[in-house]
Amino acid sequence: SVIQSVDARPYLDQTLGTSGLRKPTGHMMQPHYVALFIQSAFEELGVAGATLVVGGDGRFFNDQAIQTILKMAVAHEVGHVVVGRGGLLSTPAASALIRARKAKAGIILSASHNPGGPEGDSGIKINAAHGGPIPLAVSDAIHARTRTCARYAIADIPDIPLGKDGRHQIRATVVEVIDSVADYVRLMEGLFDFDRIAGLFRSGFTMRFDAMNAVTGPYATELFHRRLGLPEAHLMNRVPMPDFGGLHPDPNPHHAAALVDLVAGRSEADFGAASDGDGDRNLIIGRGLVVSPSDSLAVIAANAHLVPGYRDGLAGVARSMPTSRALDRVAAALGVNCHVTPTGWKFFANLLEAGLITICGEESAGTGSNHVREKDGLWAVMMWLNILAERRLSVGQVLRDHWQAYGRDYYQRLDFEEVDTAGAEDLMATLRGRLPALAGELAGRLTVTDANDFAYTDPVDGSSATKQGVQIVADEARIVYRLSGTGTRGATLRVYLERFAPRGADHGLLPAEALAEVQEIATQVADVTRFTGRTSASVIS
Ligand code: VG1
Ligand code: CO
Repeated sequence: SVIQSVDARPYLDQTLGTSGLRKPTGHMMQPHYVALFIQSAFEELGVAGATLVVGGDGRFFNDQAIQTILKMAVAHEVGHVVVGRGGLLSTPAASALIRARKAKAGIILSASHNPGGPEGDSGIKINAAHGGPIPLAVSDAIHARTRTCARYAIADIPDIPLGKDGRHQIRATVVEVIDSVADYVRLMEGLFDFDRIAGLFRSGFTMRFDAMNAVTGPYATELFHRRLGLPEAHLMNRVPMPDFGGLHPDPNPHHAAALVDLVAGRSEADFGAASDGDGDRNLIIGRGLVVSPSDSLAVIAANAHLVPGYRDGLAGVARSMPTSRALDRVAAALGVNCHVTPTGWKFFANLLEAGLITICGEESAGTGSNHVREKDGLWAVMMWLNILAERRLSVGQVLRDHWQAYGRDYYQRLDFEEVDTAGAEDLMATLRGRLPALAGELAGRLTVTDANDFAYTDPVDGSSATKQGVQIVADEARIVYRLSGTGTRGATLRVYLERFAPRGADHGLLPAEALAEVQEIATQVADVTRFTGRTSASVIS
């Protein structure tokens, strides 16, 4: 018969991390690997008769994985599957579609900011009906099912053509291929003053946008070029490629070095921006400077009232724990709550859904609002453009004004990538064991006022998450340690450094200068070199 039941051995390593299942591509391509994971997800979600949204960032192997998912959707009698043309959907566009089509869930094929290609990574993110990442309880339940899942159902049918828009009725299922960009651009039109931004470009303001050969190329072409008048030549790497052209699609100063050099270094444009593999992150650059993502979040919140979609003010804001406290200062001035959550968007999704916050973000260059339930790279760029169009100041002036009003939170993140897993876990365990002693201890010249292992209780559903990172607060400085939940090789230790320079203090230092002492203390206190074997970080952002 057309519907086949396939027996296979369960895989025991399908653990979901900060943002879905993420593995080296070769690992993901093992026989039945994707199918068994999807079977577990379908069983947990209950998909018969439901609507699903499917798409991804166009990376190597996505095309095959998407066909597997569609054929399994047919076998599971899913009512309606909405797929982006060519299998492309940015993560925020998928979130918007899930909401617009009242889908039960979304499946996003992406390993986000991780490199792609046969030697790179692959990933599968599962989103809930609210459009955001599934909550912890659901990802735990899916993982539990994968450990015993030994059979899956799939339709033995030819590949479904995804190259052009249209509807395909296959047994009980309609597969609808749609324009990946149109709905998303309409959503942006409802939030921003397009005329005003187009006017900014006409006034001589120049911009470079780097899509990093990933999913935002088609979106950026429609938004910035066709709608707002940016010359096409000012869009860099705008055609999605399965291996991202061999680049690492993480929009930080390290991996977006070409753009940083062009705009911050050689001042060839007033404004530079980039996004990651699946389009949910953003990098903002001005002449001579890179905006720290934590500062960008604070500036966006402080100026949101200038943007039509946020004219009525903010219900509240939120940041992840390692994100700098710059946002807290804006919240205090606005008289709204600033929620502090563990790393990862799933925690914001609940707060957004409950109407407790309007804008939120992370130090890792993720910023977003209640327009979807994911972080949204192009949205952040549009926020900056709309703010600059209103204020007619340079990026640098906006930033300096901000520091003058609120003080500056100098900030840096050090990543020690692909270190020995046992060593990294030992480092965290040792730190946790020393927490009681650390409080009160004099670390170098700073007095520790608080040292804790971050735990969070969700104010909406009461669920809790523990061991979310060790945080040491000392005078105006703060140090955070946690292990990455998105890496696929060994462990990645992240050390987050922060120091506040209040109003009137010197705001003109380089972060590395302002944080030199904090960095020294941070690496000493945790004995980073002994546990990781590294004397310096692989990436500093
Ligand atoms: C990283 C970032 C985190 C982000 C996550 C997913 O997680 O630090 O802020 O939410 O990636 O981003 P971790 O666990 O490696 O620190 V993406 O663009 O993969 O959806
Ligand atoms: Co991403």
